[in-house]
Order: sequence, then structure tokens, then C-alpha cells
Amino acid sequence: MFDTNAFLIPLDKRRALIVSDSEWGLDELEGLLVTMGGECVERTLLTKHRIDPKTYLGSGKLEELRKQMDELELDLLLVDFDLSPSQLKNVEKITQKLVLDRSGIILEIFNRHARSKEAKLQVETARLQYLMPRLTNLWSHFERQRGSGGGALKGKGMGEKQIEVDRRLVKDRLTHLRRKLVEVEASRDLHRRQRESILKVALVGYTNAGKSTLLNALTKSEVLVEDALFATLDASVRLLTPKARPAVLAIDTVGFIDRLPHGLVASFRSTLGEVLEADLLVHVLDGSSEEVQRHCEVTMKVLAELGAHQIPMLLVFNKMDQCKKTQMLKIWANGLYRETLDANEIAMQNLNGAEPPRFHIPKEGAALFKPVFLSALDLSQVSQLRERILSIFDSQLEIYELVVPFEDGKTVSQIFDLSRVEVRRPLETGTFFRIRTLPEFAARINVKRYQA
Ligand SMILES: Nc1nc2c(ncn2[C@@H]2O[C@H](COP(=O)(O)OP(=O)(O)OP(=O)(O)O)[C@@H](O)[C@H]2O)c(=O)[nH]1
Ligand SMILES: [Mg+2]
Repeated sequence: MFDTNAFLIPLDKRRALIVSDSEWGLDELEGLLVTMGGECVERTLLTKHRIDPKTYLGSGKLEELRKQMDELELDLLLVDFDLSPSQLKNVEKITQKLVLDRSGIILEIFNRHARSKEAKLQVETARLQYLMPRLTNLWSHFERQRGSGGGALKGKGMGEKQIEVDRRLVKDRLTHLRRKLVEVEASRDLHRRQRESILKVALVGYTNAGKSTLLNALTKSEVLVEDALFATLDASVRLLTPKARPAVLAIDTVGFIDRLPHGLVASFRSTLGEVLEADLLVHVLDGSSEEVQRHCEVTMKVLAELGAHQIPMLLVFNKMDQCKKTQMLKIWANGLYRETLDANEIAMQNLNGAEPPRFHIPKEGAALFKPVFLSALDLSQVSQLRERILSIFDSQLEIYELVVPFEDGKTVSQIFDLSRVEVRRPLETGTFFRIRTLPEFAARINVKRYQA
């Protein structure tokens, strides 16, 4: 029996040195490590450095890091870039420490947080693909994990034999996982089709922006909220509450992060397929973060990669209760929404000498609505957001009038499901309805038959 747990990289209580070439990179990596129960003891900010093809950082720099780690008794080197399998091997050789790169730690977190069957299958696939070429290198850690210290295979050269076995096991497991995924995807497509006749709003955004908190507030439900990176890995789907007419589904999605590992993007493409089905994207941003502009750019980029950039979008700046630069943020966000900001307008806003907004987000084609600023913890603000979402949908609804014969109960129930009834009055020939709905829903109800 294959046990993937034997291939977990133990991070609990690790004492780490973190290396990045940006402050935000260090912060983000530290956040990832803390989420996994490790501790960042030392941070190294790289200033100008040349990428060494063999070790990425160069052997001199690595020697220096090793000494520093020995002195501080650190056992994990966490680097904010992706190392090839051979680079990883060389870095471990020089430092004599457990080394993890950006993709490596993100994969460990995804692995720990996957809940649904599908997410588990996707993450395990991505992880094993990542580990496969690195097995030789990480083998000693796994061996310790198994607590066998070699066991029956003890002896010189036995490690290599075990690695051979492991590699074959991993390969078989991957084949098995792929087969399972196809099955799960088929059953999800079925559910998805059943939801076709409902308006959908997907909450998307950088990890930890507050998507799940907002979903809970909008739908009065209890999806897991955590001050952790990647708390959500499954698309949770809930009806807006109180129920809207026509009904609106809100979908919570996995958070994005800068430089998401390749394997993960590929394996989450199907989960994120939910995003592509949405009629509206609510792009949630942590308005209190210094990094809000970069978060916004990353999310826009991933959405474009997924092919979701054509879906209308409403930007929601969350955590305004904690925001220290509200005015700057509003100027920047409103500038985005209108694409350009008049120079006079900037001058009129009292910027106190601060730089005007620099970032520009491409938004090819899709409508971008006037942004909303709120705190997901403030229920009256959330209910205003709900109204806003409904009013955006309302603008796409059309009015139809029809008389449904009394005996056609099926159409009457479809009308209540798929539209908002504004007038309902019994006539001699049947019931008169004035309804508001999407043209495609009207076609599905087949209103033409009974049009007044
Ligand atoms: N102060 C404040 N905290 C908030 C607000 N909204 C969310 N949070 C907190 O932010 C943290 C992350 O919230 P989540 O809702 O889990 O974020 P998420 O976007 O779903 O995160 P992932 O699922 O990890 O991508 C939690 O600790 C929330 O309590 C807000 O408006 N104000
Ligand atoms: Mg979440």
C-alpha cells in the first residue's frame, strides 16, 4: 500500500533562515512557514546577485549561509525562488540542511489544507510530480520520516535501491490519481450543469484577502475562515441569503499567490473552472495591505491565464477597518475603474506630497464596475454589497409579460425559480405574470408560448 505521508516534508517546529530578493517575498515566505508551524529565525534580503546555474545563489554565498545557520542552530533553508532538482541537490550538499523552495512550501500547504476528494487528488498529483525528480535528494528526510533508518535495506547502496522502489511506487500512484480525477471531474460537471440556470458570482482574489469571510457574511454560512494562507482549497458554493430572485449563487475559490507552482495551476484549472462559469467576478482585495497593488496585478494575471478576463468584475477592497491609507487607496482604485485619472483631479485630491498612483491593470474588454470599500466584519456594509451585486444583475434582466394557463403548474414553478415576479394576477384564461429575468432564462421557461 502506497502511503503518500511517507513523502511529507516535515516542517513543524523547524527553525528556518529565509532568503528572498524582496521584503514582501520575505514576508510572504514567513507567512507560509508560520502557517506550516515553522519559525523564521533569520531573514536574508539579497541585494544584487548573479544567478549561478549550478546553485542559484553561488557557492560562496551558500557557505556563508551555512555558517550562519550553524551558529543559530537552524535546520531549514527556505528560498523564495524555484530551484531545479539539480540545483536543490547542490544547495543541500553545500549547506547540509533541509532546503525548500517556493513551490515546495506552497505544495506542502496545499497538501495540508485540501479537504474535498477532488482537491486532495489534485494536490497529491501536483506534489508527487514535483517530488519525483527530487526523490534522490529528499530521500534521507523521508527515510527519517518513516522512522526506519534503512531497516531491511540497511547497508551501502541500499538507499539507491529504495529510491528505485519509491520512484516506481510514485509513478503507479500518479497513474491511479489521474484516473480518479477523471471520474471526479465527470461527476462535478454534472453538478455544474444542474446549476446552469442560476446566476453566479465568484469571489476571487489573493490568498488571505477575506473571500471566505465575505462569502459567509453574504450567505450566512460557515465556510472555514483562518488567518492562514490558503485556508480554502475547494470551491464552496452557497445561495445569497436572503434569497434573491432570480436566485444568485456565490462561489468561494482558492486564493492566488505570486508565482503559483506550475503543477498547481494546471491541477486547479478544473476547480477554477467554477470561475469561468461565473456571471460576475467579485475581486476581493485586502485594502489594508501595503501590497494591495501587487496582489491585484497577480490576481488579474492568473485570471487572464485562466481565460476569465472577459467576465465583468467588481473590485471589493476589504479590511477597510484596518486600512491606514484610505484616501490613497480610493484614488488609485477609482483611477483603475475609470482607466485614466485626470492630472487636475490628482492635484485636487490632497495627496500631501505623496506619489500619485503608478500601477495600471489591463482589463481587456470586460466591464469593471465602480469599486466598493468595506469591511467584511461589518454586516451592514456587506448587505450593501449584496444590494450592489443584485443591482448589477438587475441591469441585465428584462421584463416579460405572459398569461400561463391554470393547468400548467410546471411553468409557474419555473417562473418562480428563474425570475422575479413583479405582478401576478388571475385572469379568465390563466394567471397573468410580469416578470424580470435574463433573456436566456426566459428562453428556458419558453415564455414565448404564453406571451401576453
Ligand atoms: N480586520 C479585518 N479582518 C478581516 C476582514 N475580512 C477578513 N478578515 C480576516 O482575514 C483573515 C483571512 O480571511 P479569509 O476569509 O480566510 O480569507 P480568504 O481570502 O478566504 O483566504 P484563503 O482561503 O486563504 O485564500 C481572517 O483572519 C479573517 O478574520 C475584515 O474586513 N477586517
Ligand atoms: Mg478562503
